Amino acid sequence: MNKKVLTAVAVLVLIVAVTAYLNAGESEERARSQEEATIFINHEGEQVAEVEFDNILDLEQQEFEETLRSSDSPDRDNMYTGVALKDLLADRDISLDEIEQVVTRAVDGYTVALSAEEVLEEDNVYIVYKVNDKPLPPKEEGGSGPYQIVIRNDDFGQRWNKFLMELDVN
Ligand SMILES: Nc1nc2c(c(=O)[nH]1)N[C@H]1C(S)=C(S)[C@@H](COP(=O)(O)O)O[C@H]1N2
Ligand SMILES: [Mo]
Repeated sequence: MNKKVLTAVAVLVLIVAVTAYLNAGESEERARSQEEATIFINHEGEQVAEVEFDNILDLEQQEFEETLRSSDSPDRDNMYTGVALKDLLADRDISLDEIEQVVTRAVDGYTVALSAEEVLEEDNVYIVYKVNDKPLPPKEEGGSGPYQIVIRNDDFGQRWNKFLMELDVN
């Protein structure tokens, strides 16, 4: 092999190794999010906090009724249990006055951006972990959990991010 070919092969091997390394990190986060109910908070590309289920339970617990409107099943009135997203951010000293948006990302890659204004609204954006008093099963068990975003001011559920894994504040 000549030098050019060797260099090309070396570059490819490096790219594959780096990609594998990055994917391993991602899949570890996905597993922890689904199995241990961990939420990762990032700011400017850096992870700034990990939230465990105990931390969620330390916040003020909220219960409310909301109608779930889905494209493929009839409307259902559900009772949700969870915490306000703004309470979690305040608990981690993240000021919604200093950021523009909160991007929510799920284990399946589904990504929903929320403006700081809508997160600040009273009784609007929640992280829920129970529906009708039952924990939300993870994705592989056919559930929408362990956490799901509920946006009460959105009449339809498109932006209600299921299997929540990450919050990017920026
Ligand atoms: N993580 C995640 N959340 C999601 C989706 C998704 O594909 N992944 N689909 C959205 C859409 S389009 C709808 S209508 C609602 C309800 O979807 P379902 O009826 O498939 O549960 O979830 C929303 N949240
Ligand atoms: Mo949908």
